Amino acid sequence: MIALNSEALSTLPPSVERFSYDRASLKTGIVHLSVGNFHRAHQCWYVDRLLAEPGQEGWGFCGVGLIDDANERLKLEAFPAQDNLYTLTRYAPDGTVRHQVIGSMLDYLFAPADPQAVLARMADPATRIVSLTITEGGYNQDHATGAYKLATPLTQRELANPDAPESAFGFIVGALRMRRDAGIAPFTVMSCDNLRDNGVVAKRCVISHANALDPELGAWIETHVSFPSSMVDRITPAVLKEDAERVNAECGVIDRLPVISEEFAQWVIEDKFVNGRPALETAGAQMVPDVHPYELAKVRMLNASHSMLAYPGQLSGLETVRDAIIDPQIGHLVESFMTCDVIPHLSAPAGMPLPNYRDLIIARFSNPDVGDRLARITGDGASKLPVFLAPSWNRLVATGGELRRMAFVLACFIRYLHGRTDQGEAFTPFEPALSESQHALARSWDSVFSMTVFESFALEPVHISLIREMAESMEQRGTAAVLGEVLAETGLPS
Ligand code: CS2
Repeated sequence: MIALNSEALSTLPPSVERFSYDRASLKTGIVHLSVGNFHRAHQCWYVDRLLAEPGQEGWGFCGVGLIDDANERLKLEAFPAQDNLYTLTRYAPDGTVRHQVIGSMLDYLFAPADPQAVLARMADPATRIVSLTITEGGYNQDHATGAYKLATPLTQRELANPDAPESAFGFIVGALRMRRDAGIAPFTVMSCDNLRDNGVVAKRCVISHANALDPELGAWIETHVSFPSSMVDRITPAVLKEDAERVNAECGVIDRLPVISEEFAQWVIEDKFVNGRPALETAGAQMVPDVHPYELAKVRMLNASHSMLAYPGQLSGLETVRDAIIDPQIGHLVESFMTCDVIPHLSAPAGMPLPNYRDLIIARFSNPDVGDRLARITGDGASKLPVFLAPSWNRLVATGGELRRMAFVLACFIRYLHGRTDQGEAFTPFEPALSESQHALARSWDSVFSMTVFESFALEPVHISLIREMAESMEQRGTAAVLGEVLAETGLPS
C-alpha cells in the first residue's frame, strides 16, 4: 500500500470518496485551534462539503496544535507528509460503511514550536474566523463561579509575556491585539465545544484575558468581536491501532492519522459573524438565531447519558458504549434518566421532539460498528461532569425530584477515581484536569466531596450520605446489584 498524499489520490479504489474541488485554488479563511479527531470528523467534514460549492473557496482550515505531547508530535510529522489529507470512515447503524478523503485542512501549525507563526496566521486579514475544540476543561473556568481563572500558572505566564502565548485564549487575545493595532478587521471566535452557551463562555474567557492585559483591548473586543454559540454533534471514537489497520486496508492507503465516526452529524450555529461567514447551510449545518435549546438538549441528553452509562459500564468490566447500552439494567438507567430526570425540564428545539431525540440517542449508542470505548467517555470526568450532569442534578434538587439515578452515577464516578473494576481489575483514570492534591482528596470519604468537580453540584449532607452509601454498597456487592436496587426503587420508564 502507498502512503496517503496528494499524488496517491488518483490511485485510491473507487469506493473511497474524494473531494471534487481544485485544492490548489483554495485559501485558508478559518484558523482552528486544537485539531482533535472530533474536529476532523465534524467541522472539517462539513467544510469539505462546503468547499465544493461555488464561491466558498476562501474558507479552508488552518489547523493549530496547542499541546506538546506525543499525539501532537505525530500530527506534526504526519500531516505535512500527507499534504494534510486524511481519511474519514463513517459507520451507519444499518451497517453501511463510507470512506472518504477529507481535504479541507490546508495547513497545520504546531504552536509550541513557533507561536509567532500562529499569531501571524491569525492576524492575517484572510483569517476571518477562529474556531476551537479545546474540550470542556480547556476553558480554564472556576467550577463554582464560571469565572476565567487568571491566577493559574499558565495564564500568569501568558499575561507576563503576551508575545509568546500558549493557550487558545492567549493566542486569540494576542492576534486580536495585532489586528486592532494594524487596523485589520477582527475575526469571529467560534467555540465548537460541548459547553452550555459555548459562545458566551468563550467570550468571557477572551474578555477576561484581554482585560487583564489591557482594558482598552478588552473594550475593543467587546464592541467588535462576535462569539456565536454552536451545537456540535458526531460520535467520534478514539482510533486504536487495529481500527487504523482495518480502515487503511479498506481504503488501500497508509494514513497515519485516519479518523472514524458514526454517520450521524449535526451542527447548529448562531448566525452572528463579524467578518463574513461560509455558507455552511449548503453543507447541511443549521444557521439559527438561538442555539440555546439545541445545546441544552444535546449536552443534557446525549453527553449526560454517555456519562450515565460509562461509569457503571466501566466498573462492571464492559468495554464499549454499545456493550453498556445493550446491558438491560444500564439501558434502563439511561432511558429513565432521559425520560424522567431531563426531558420534563427542557424545552424542545424546533423540529426535535425530545422523546424522538432520546430514541435516536439510544439507537446511536447501540451502533455495532462505531466501537466507542467507555474509557473515552469516562476520561476527563472532572471537566465533563460539571457541564453534563450538574445542571440536571441541581434542577432535581431544586424541584424535589428523584435523585437516586444520578446519585448512583456520582457514586460510580467516585469509585472510578479509585481505578478498580468490580472484577478487581486496575485501570488508570484519565483525568488531566485533576492535580495530585485533587486526586488525593478522592481517596478518603472525609475529603472527596471537597474536590472542585463537586463545587458545581448542590450537595446537602443527605445527598452526600446517599452517594456514599451507594458507593460503599457497590464496593461490597458490585455495581449491578446496587443498580438493580436503584431501578427497582425508582421504577422503570413506561
Ligand atoms: C462524549 C462526547 O466526551 C464525551 O463524553 O459524550 O465526546 C460525544 O461523543 C460527542 O459530544 C458527540 O457529539
